[in-house]
Amino acid sequence: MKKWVPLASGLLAGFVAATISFADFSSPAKTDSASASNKTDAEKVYVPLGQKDDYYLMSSGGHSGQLFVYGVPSMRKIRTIPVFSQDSATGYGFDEHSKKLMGGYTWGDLHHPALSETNGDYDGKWLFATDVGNSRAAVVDLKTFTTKDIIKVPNTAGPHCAAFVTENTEYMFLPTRFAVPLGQKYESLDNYSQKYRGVMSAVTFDEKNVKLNIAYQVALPPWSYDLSDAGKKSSKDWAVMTTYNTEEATTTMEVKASQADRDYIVLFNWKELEKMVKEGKYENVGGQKMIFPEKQTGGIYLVPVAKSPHGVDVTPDGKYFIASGKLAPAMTVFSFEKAFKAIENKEFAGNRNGIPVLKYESVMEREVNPENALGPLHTQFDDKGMAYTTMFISSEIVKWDPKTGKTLDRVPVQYSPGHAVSAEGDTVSPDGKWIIALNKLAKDTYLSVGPSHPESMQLIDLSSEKMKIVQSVPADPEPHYAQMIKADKIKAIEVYPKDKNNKDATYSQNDTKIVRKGKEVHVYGIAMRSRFVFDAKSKRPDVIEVNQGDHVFIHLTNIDFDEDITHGFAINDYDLNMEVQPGQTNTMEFTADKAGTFPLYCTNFCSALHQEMNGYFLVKPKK
Ligand SMILES: [Cu+2]
Repeated sequence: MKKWVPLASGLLAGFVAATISFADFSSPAKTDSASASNKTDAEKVYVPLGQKDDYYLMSSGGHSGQLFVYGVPSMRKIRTIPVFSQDSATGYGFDEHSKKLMGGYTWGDLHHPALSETNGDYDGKWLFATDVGNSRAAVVDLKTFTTKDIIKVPNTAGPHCAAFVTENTEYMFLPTRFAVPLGQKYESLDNYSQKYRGVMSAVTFDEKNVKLNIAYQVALPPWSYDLSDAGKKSSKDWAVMTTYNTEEATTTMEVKASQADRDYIVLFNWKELEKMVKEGKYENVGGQKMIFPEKQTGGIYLVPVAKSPHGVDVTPDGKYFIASGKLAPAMTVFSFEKAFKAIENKEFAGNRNGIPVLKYESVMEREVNPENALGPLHTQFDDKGMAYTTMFISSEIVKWDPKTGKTLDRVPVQYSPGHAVSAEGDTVSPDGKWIIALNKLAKDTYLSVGPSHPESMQLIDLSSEKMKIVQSVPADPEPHYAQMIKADKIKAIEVYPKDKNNKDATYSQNDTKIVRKGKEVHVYGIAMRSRFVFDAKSKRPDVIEVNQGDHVFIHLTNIDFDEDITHGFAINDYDLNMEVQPGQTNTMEFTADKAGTFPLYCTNFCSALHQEMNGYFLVKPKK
C-alpha cells in the first residue's frame, strides 16, 4: 500500500494541504443543524480534571509490536501494553513469564486488535491481536491490561487480516498474508501454484485457562488474504475475507499481482468447517487438523470482486458485506441473503482450485462510486446504519448510505487514512458519536521532527449531519486499526489479589529467604516502599550474594497493596529490569556469569525515598 505514497497520495495530499486551511478545523462548530451542539471543538474534546474519557481506544502499534490505549474524546494516550516486542519500561520480555510468552522473538508487527464479544457486542473482557512479523497471536486481559498468552501459528506467514471475532468469541480467524509451503519448508518458487498455500487458522480461546488454541486450519489457495470480518445476526455462522494476488505471482508483485480484473472474497461457514473437523474430514499436517477445500464439498465459496480489494466489512445488521476497491474507485455492497440463495441454487461460475465461484451478479447488491473518491480501504458504521469509508488516495472519509449508495457527506483528513474506527463500530450496535481517521501520513501537521513524521489520528464528530474534525493527535507507529469501547464496560482491577497457590509469592517480610540448590539460587523477596527485602534474617537483607556461574531466580512480590504503587527491579550492568505491580509476583531468571559488584535498584518511582530503594548484587569470582 505504501508504494503509492510518492505518486498519487503524495500529490493529492499536497493538493489537499494547499486548499484546506487549518483555521477551518478550529473554528466553532456550525449550529445550523438541529442536532448540532453549541459547544466549540475545544469543548467537545476537553475532559476536565477529575472527569474521565467516555471511551477507550485500543490502537494497534504496528511494527512497534505493542498496543496503545487512548481516551476518547480527549485523545490522550494512557498506556502502552507490550505484546509482541520487548519493553524495558515494564520489564516485558525480561521477566520469566513474558520472556516465555514471547517465544524467543524480540519484536512483532501488531496489526488489527479485536475486542471479545458477547452477542455481537464488545464485552470488555479480552483483547486479541496478531503479529504479521513473526506469525503469532496474543490475548490481553483487560482486568490488568497485560498480555496473558501468545501462540505461534504454524503453516502461516503473517496473519495480517486477523483478528475479527465471531459474535460470541467462538473463534477468531487468522488468514495469512503471505503464502508459504506447508510446514514452511524450502520449496522452489517455480512450484508455487502446486506447493504453496495460504493457510487460515481457526483460533479458539479457553477463557478459564486463559489459553489460545488452534482448532483447525484450512489450506486455501496460494493467494494473499488481506482483511476479514465475521458475520452478524442472520450471517453469524459466516465470515468473509478479501484476497489479492489470485494471479499467483511470485515476483514483482506490484505489477503482476494486479493483472486480473477480479480477485475474490472468500465466504465461509465456520459451523460447516467445524462439522467437517468433527467428521474427521481433515489431514494431519505437523500436528494441525488441516482441511483441504478441494477435497471437501461445501463450507467455502468465492465471490468475484473488483481487483486487489482491501477491506471487507459486515454491516451492523449482518445483512451485507462491503468490499473496498483499493485500485478500483468503488465500494461493492454484497448481500448475504443473495449469497445464501446462490449457494442453494448452485449459481456457480466454475471454480478456482476446487472452490466454487459464485456468480458476481447473483451476490452483488450495488456498486458505489462517490465522485472523484479514490482508494477506498475500510468501512465503519454509525448508529443509523450509515457507512464511513476511508479514501487513501483522495485523503478523505466519505459518509454514504449502504441501502441506497448515496453519498451523504465527505471530510478531508491529514493525510492518507488507512483504517477508521467508530465508537463500538464493529458491533451489532455502533454508537455513532465519533469516528477516528487513522492516517498513514502527518506531513506538515505537527512540529517537525526531521524527515520522518509520526502517523496521525483525527477525531471526527458525528453528532450532526456534517462530519467535523475536532482533534488531531500524533500517533506512534502504526495505527493499522483500533477499536473503541465504552469506558464503563471495562472493569480493571486496582491491585493483584493475594494468590495462595503461587509458590513464588512471598507476602510477609518474615517469610523472605534465599534458598540454594547446588548451583541454583532462589531468592524469595519482597518490594515495598521503600526497600527490597530478600532475606529478613540476614545482616544486610537487601543484598544478594552468589557465586559466578550460579543460576539465579529472583521471585519478587510487591506487598504494597495500593493502587499505582508499582516497583521496578534492575541490576546495574546485568541488562535486566522487571516490574512488579501492586500485589504482583514476578520472577527474573538468569545466569550470574559476570563476577563483580552490581548495585540493584527500583526503576519505577514509588515514594519519597525511592532513591534509597537499592541494594547490592555481589558475584564472587570463580577461583
Ligand atoms: Cu520502588
